[in-house]
Amino acid sequence: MCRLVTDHPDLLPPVPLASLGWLAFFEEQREPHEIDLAPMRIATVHRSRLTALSETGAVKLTLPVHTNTGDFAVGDWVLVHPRTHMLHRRLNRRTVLERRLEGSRTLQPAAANVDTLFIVTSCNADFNQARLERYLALANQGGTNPVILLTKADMAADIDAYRDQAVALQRGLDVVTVNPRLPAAASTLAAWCGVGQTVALVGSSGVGKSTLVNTLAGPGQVHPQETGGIREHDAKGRHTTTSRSLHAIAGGGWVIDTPGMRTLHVSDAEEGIATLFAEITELAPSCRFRDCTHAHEPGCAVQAAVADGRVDLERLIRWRKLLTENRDNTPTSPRPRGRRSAGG
Ligand SMILES: Nc1nc2c(ncn2[C@@H]2O[C@H](COP(=O)(O)OP(=O)(O)OP(=O)(O)O)[C@@H](O)[C@H]2O)c(=O)[nH]1
Ligand SMILES: [Mg+2]
Ligand SMILES: [Zn+2]
Repeated sequence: MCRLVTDHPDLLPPVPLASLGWLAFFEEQREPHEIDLAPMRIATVHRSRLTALSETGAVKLTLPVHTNTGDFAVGDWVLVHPRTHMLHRRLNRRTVLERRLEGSRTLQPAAANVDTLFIVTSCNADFNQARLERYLALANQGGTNPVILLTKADMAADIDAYRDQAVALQRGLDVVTVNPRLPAAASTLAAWCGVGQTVALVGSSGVGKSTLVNTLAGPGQVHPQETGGIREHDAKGRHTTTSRSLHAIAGGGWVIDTPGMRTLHVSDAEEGIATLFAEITELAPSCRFRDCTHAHEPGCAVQAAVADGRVDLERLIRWRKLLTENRDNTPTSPRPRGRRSAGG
């Protein structure tokens, strides 16, 4: 795992920082006294160990005492002493995928500085609109661009039905059918995988995330990600991947593989949910009451839209459920007034 860059024949060191995803956004955070420190990108996060990619290859970081590796995410940019490999500090994130583990007071970063979130679902029993909406809320909230990848279309009878349901999940959403086992997947997804671009893969176990990582990495990959079969009767995977990792994509870009999630509890995602259900939230200002819950109030623009078919009733039900869950899971701490303050 510590040989990611040098494993890759196209990426023999030195690798320009820009092709690792370095941007002016990060450069601007460097203080004058930090100019001799080397920017590196976190490739793997373990309980007591961090590995990173630098211009000259993969590095095992030396951690100051009291470092909590849980504060770091795959994809993070850090400043490192070039000779000792001692970690200096993490730079602010441009985007972050984070979630609150059940009962926890703090948000856990899962991946950082991701440009595009590939939300992977199979065209089988795995496909579930409510779950896909959870991933979309997560992506929206974290500032990453979501794309739905439909896999196992080769084993499905009616792909169009899956595609139509996926397209309806969010306005302007890109939905791509892809077979992760075929090399053509790389060219199908090339638009999101350019030099310096970072994509992350999320979705249930067994949908083909690691298979896709291996295809995107290409034949030059020395240590392919392990992949596993699924159970016949319910299409569930075997949780083959157990940790997150950053991999080079042949011809440019970076891909973060993640373990399949059993459940995704949504929290701290009010704005992400509002973007996801834009067709509902944008009607709210037309309701008679400013704090309309769109459930029973007279003069409700959302109910009117449901009645004449502009808004899908199932969507309204799922929106309300997700919003309630989000509130229940989000601790009420005093937050700055303004855009992020809780509203009707
Ligand atoms: N027929 C078919 N098989 C596929 C497709 N995509 C993936 N598979 C197979 O599905 C199985 C599971 O793939 P993995 O890549 O291990 O799935 P994963 O999403 O990484 O799963 P976890 O690591 O458990 O989260 C493998 O046997 C793949 O070969 C597809 O589009 N069509
Ligand atoms: Mg996997
Ligand atoms: Zn209303």
